[in-house]
Amino acid sequence: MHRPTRRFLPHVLIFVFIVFISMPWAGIGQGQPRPATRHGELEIEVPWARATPPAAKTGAVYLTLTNRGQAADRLLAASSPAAAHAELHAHLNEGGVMRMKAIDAVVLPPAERLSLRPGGLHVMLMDLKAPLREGTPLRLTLSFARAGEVTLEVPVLRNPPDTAEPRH
Ligand SMILES: [Cu+2]
Repeated sequence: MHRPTRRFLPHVLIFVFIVFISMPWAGIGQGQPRPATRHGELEIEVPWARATPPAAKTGAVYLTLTNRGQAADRLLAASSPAAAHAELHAHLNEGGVMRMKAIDAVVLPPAERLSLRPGGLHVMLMDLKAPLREGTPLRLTLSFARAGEVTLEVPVLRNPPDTAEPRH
């Protein structure tokens, strides 16, 4: 692992170049990006849940939120008929160990985009009634302090969608 940076750099540049040239094509092909859901001043994009193993009792939902309003909003809660209850979770580094922790709210400052994504913020589905199966969407209701409630159909996928990382 002690390669000189000089030898490593060209690989990085090639990688950056490949990422760059593939950008306009992201989202084309499998897993068509669905239009964002507009709810009041909020835009909700690319919701997805990860398929779970058969015995799993918990699942995670990810999505991207953009606040197009003038005032901050807060995601306060989530619920789904697929689970006994849902929590808002963050991943925190505690002494070098990543742990999930329930949080009270996700703050959405005006004119900002925030992604709930693997390894970061997520909606945790607790006590799943059945495993989350690829291809069987689940229903998720999100409650916001200002925007109120919105219910989404969330695709269940095995891997993160191409469009999970907004490139704007
Ligand atoms: Cu969690």
